[in-house]
Amino acid sequence: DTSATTITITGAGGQIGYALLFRIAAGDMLGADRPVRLRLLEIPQGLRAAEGAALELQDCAFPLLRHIEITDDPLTAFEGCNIAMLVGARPRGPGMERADLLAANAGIFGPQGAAIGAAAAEDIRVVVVGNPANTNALLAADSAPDVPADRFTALTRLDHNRAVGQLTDALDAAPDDIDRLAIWGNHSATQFPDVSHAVVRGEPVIEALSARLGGLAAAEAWLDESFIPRVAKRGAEIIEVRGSSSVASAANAAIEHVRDEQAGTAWTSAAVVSTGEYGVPEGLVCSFPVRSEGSGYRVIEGLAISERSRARMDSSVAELVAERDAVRALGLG
Ligand code: NAX
Repeated sequence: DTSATTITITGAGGQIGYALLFRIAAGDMLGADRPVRLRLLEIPQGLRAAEGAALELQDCAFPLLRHIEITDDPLTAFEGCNIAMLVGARPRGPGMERADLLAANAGIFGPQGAAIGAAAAEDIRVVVVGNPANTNALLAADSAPDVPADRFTALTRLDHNRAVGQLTDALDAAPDDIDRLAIWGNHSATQFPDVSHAVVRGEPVIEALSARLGGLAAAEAWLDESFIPRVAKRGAEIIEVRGSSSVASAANAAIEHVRDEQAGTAWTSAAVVSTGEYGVPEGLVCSFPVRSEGSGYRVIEGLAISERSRARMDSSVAELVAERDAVRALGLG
């Protein structure tokens, strides 16, 4: 079926993979009119789990699902691929230094980027979910020099959605009431969830918070002491409460990231390759407020940045620079 979209999911035998596959095959990502062909890439130890998921997919008899192929060979996995979702990554093991983690993942995302460059379709778009997602995306993009850099993105939509969730709670609003939130920087605890441009039912969020909390000082204190750290450390909170990392919410965010990139959106957050916007060094994969007209995410430019915001953005960008320099020091990236 040549009209089907080929979607490659790496780490498809893992937890997020299991949460992603069924929703993609059901049409939640590309819509009810776009048949999909799935390619599942795993390492040898993960192949059986991916095969099991494929058996269950068959048992769903999804009308949109045309074909499933499972492989441990990146070139086979990315052959003719239109959308790549890079979920599989090397987790931080006990006693593992940050440099070891970056090196182990460079050994995954470098070759996968190269395979994408060699085998994927002309219209390939890539989202990296596996951590450290921003730097993994940078490595993949650097390894595919013939693919336009703007095709490579990393997921910060989960952070964005977490921020929306915190605001709906604080403002007694519905998710759709909130617009123009931004996640800046790295998908890590240094990220900056920014409400300075955000509105709730058209009213600036900062004004709505001030009205509810009894003044601007109280609103800023809530943002600094509750909202920002809670969003930035939500992953750790989920692990503590649930006993396992975020899975369904991460898969949901990945689906929304691809859906909105393809269908268009006026405003969301995603990590994209910087071309120098807001002073972020060129080439870093940094989260920004973005929009899409269906042909990829573009940074929303021209927003006024306060000094307080600038300091928070700078510290997360400094972490991205340090990650990039660490992989460069290893001779990678
Ligand atoms: P799992 O450990 O359940 O699954 C990972 C899978 O990847 C395993 O089946 C493993 O065999 C496979 N894998 C490892 N190396 C591979 C390679 N070279 N090629 C193909 N497959 C490979 O982890 P899961 O809970 O699914 O999380 C996956 C990744 O998402 C992790 O790196 C995690 O840190 C990251 N996350 C990113 C988030 C984001 O917002 N960007 C949020 C959720 C999540 O923490």
